[in-house]
Amino acid sequence: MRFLTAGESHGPGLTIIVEGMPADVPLLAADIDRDLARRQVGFGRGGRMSIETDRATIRGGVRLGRTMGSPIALTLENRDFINWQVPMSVAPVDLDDPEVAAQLEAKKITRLRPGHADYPGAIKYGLTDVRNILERSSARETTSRVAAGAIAKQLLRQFNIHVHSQVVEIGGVGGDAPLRPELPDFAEWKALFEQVEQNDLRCHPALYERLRERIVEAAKGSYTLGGVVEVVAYGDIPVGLGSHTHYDRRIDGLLAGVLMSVHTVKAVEVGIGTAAARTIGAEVQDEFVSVDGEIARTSNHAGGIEGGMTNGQPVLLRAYLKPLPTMRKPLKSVDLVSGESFEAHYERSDTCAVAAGGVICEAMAAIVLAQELQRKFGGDSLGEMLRHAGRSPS
Ligand code: EPS
Repeated sequence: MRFLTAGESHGPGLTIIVEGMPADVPLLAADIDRDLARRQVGFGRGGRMSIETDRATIRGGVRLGRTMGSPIALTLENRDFINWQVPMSVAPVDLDDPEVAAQLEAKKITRLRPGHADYPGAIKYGLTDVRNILERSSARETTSRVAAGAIAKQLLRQFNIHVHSQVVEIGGVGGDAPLRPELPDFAEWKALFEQVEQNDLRCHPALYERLRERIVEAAKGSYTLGGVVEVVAYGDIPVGLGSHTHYDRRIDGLLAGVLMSVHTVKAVEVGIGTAAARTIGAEVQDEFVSVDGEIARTSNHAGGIEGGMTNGQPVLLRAYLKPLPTMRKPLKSVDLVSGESFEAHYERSDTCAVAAGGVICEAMAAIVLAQELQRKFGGDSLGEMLRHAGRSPS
């Protein structure tokens, strides 16, 4: 499967096409809406989230609750568009009308926000107004990714593969907490993620108060915060998704690439990640042991990936998100047109969007896992894929 997205942050809406899903996978709009709602939760989000209630409309590729094998088309409305009909009009507007001209002028941005796409985007497209760059670089686009990821998850679920996430750190707080046993079994993972879903930071309950306090402090100080999310794929992870045979087939590279493409993500770890570079080989590799004649492991430092392939253990990834670059207390900047020093533009934004970041990273990881599952077990229909994987339809 592959997917394409279109749509601006304050334009009429978002459009998503997912091509290459096998036929016969159960899919309801509610399966997509569930993840869209999870992405909208998050203590520290700004006013926009109370305007939007993201819901997908399926416009093609699904019949009687099952995929047809044809491209799946989705649309999502931007409810905020009602407030942006003139500045984000698709059709040309009458610039001689002073009211219209004033509305366009009000939404013009020339004071570059450090850390945003503003500067390189404006230079790249030769613009004197950053609006067109902001509109598409906005993390609103991640709504579309979550919708596509929810479809990928529906395929994975048929193989008892589950992808979930938890926030493990915000603004430097929480990194010291042990948030799970060394080798959780299926029931322990499931219980952990059920707990995570109970709070609006999508974190282990033991962390909740500390993380929340950190965000309250940041909001008071008018600054923004980043953090760390852990993404886990668990269940019946097949051995051998990805490949050792070529650089662009290695699944760790594919997963890291898609997580790095998520807004504000600045680093990705697989398994124990950077810690592996600071210790000795014997501490890093996961030894094999024989349990009742079966090959087993006593640790999962590798995060379920060896030699660019899944090894059957849960896949463990961490993404590190920087603080959002739109700040109420602006940094020093320069006006794109006049070249004069100013404070950067402030447009309504969030104090912390790490909880949403986890749901987005989950979606991206699910897409790669679904693609690799298809590469390994291929098939035009779910039944054919299940047969290739030696599984019987549930
Ligand atoms: C965003 C700024 C805010 C966020 C937005 C991403 O939007 P606005 O400028 O309309 O207040 O709320 O996120 C979403 C709309 C969303 O659905 O996540 C930005 O600058 O990236």
